[in-house]
Order: sequence, then structure tokens, then C-alpha cells
Amino acid sequence: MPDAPILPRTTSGRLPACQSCIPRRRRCAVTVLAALALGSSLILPRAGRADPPVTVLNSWFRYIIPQVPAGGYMTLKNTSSQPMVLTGASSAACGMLTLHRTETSGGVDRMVPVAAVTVPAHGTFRFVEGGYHMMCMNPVMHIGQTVTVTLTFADGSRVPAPFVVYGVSGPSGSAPNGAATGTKMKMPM
Ligand SMILES: [Cu+2]
Repeated sequence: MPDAPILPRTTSGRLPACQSCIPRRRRCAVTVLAALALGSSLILPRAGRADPPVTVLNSWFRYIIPQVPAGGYMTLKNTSSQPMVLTGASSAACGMLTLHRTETSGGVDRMVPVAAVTVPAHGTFRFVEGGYHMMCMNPVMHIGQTVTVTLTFADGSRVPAPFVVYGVSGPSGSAPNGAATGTKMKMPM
């Protein structure tokens, strides 16, 4: 019998929201049915807009080696008058791709999975080093390549975006603090 994959868990013991497309779609279907049954005024999840009002800018991965998760960064721009809620991401270049946030307390960084981020109406949301980022487990990519990430929003919209793959120095050409310097290699997220 094959071993079950070991997945990171949130502090509440639940699996992070971003697992794979299949459970996500099932969850969506259940939500729709429940909302219909209630006959409520909830905004129903839709099949997604043909032309979602979100633009993805400055999108890139920091790739080190396949055994180290690659950090994904981007700026999301919402051109509509409604907030757009990002609920997940997937890519053929990642074994698993989740939304994360780096928290610093007492001088110690730790990463926590996040279920969703809201891009405000006519606003932007930035995934930056030391803040929100995407965590690409088991990356299959190489420096200089452009890989596609598909972002999924709460209204069912799916937005494919090109991510440029950089090495440890990132687009700025300078390695973040503690990354691949000295004897310890810190995971730069
Ligand atoms: Cu992370």
C-alpha cells in the first residue's frame, strides 16, 4: 500500500484549504446546493467570469532546489467595484501550492497557511517577501523559465498568470537576509 502523503496542518489541526482541485470543486458544489436549499440571499459561487477583473503583476518564484519550497510573489490588481477574494492557486510546476503568510514574533519567523486574501475594490494586494506569499512544495522548474499559476477566486473565476523563475537572489539581484549565506540556509519566504 502506498504511503499517504504527509501534509502540513494548520494550528487548528485542519488541513490547509489548498489541497487539490477535486476536493475544492466538491466543496464548491456542496456550498451551492446548501445555499439553494436555504433559498438565502447569499451570493452564490458562480462558474466564474469570462473576463475576471483581476490583473497579476510582477509575479515570480524564488527557486532554490527541488527539495526546498519555492516562494511565489505577485501583485494583484482589482479593476472592479467589488472585492475579489483569492481562495487558492495551482500550478503544474508545484506538487502543492498554498497561500501563506510569514509572521514575526519575538524575532522568530514562522509561516501560517491562509485560507483567502481579499483584493479590495479598485485596489491592490501584494504578496511580498516577509509577508504574504505562495508556497510551492516540490517545485519542478528551473531558473529563467516562466511557469503558469492559475489563481482561483471565491466567485469561481480562474486567472492564469505567468511567473518568472528566479534564483535565490530574486529579481532585485540581492539575496534576502540569511538566505543561502553562511553555514545555515534559511528558507527565504
Ligand atoms: Cu510559506
